[in-house]
Amino acid sequence: MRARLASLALFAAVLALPTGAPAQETTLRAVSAFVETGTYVKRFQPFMDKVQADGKGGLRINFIGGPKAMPPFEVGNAVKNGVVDMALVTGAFYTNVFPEADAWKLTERPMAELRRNGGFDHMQKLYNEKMGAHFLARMIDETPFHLYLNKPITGPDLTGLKVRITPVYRDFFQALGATVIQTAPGEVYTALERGVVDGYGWPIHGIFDLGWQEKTKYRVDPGFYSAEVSIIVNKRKWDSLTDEQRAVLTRAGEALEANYADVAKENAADAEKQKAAGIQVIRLEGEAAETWRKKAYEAGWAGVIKQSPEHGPKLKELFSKAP
Ligand code: 173
Repeated sequence: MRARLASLALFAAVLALPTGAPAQETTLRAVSAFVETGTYVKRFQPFMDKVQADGKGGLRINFIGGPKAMPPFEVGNAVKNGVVDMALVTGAFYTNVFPEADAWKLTERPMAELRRNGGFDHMQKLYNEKMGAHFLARMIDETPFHLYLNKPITGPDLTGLKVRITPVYRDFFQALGATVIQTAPGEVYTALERGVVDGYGWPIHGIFDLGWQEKTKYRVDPGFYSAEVSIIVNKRKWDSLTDEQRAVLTRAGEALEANYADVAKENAADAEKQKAAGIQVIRLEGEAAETWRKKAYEAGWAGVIKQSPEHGPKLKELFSKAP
């Protein structure tokens, strides 16, 4: 009798388990192409927290680390091959596996609009097919890149200057006559210190993450393009998740993609901080500013279309400002 009662109690206890209890926990292994202590991982943290909270024990992100754990230019390949499940990274770092990713920098419409006009869906299909990846959310947008220098310029001419680049800036700076040298962010400080480069490309925010303000004299205005840092997921892993798990990630991604106001505030604060650090602004005006901007987009799109004659023109049509 007592055994019967005990088993009944156990039966009742099992019934009382919350019905939504996950059968097992899924852990996503994630890396960042940007430094662990910097502005991007700081913005990624609330995303991970939200996934953890909303996933109710069924979904966890195991953050492995940043460039110390994996070199930035290898992150795309690692997502493609499933060596990691998720990455915080920018398209310029994985043009080796998916050249079209670099076109995000050329968007002149907000992501919300691209998600309506077919531009996002077009890219998502390419991510799926060409990279075996699912594009979850764009964390950074509407943030200009700038050229930072230690030698002054007087117009849109970089002849004689050695400039650190990634694929983001290659076509533009070369079109203006610069000698370009590609490095990961982790090598910029030393390159500046040793005079291997006279300057570098980087967004308006984040130069303090690796101490570059100590080695930077000028910032050239205006900025150009729209910096992109996003969360991408290995597609096989994505497909293996439950609908509920995918919904948790999608919602957390949407929250992150909607954070413009925060990013704009941080950009303004960083520009102030640059001023306080003694970085002088070289402001191109009038026709010089117009040439600067025009060359940036012309050279940028020419580069994307050269890399991808098949998809570049369509991306240009969908990403560019409405005529
Ligand atoms: O390393 C870079 O300059 C770069 O390509 C990049 C892209 C997006 C955000 C920050 C840096």
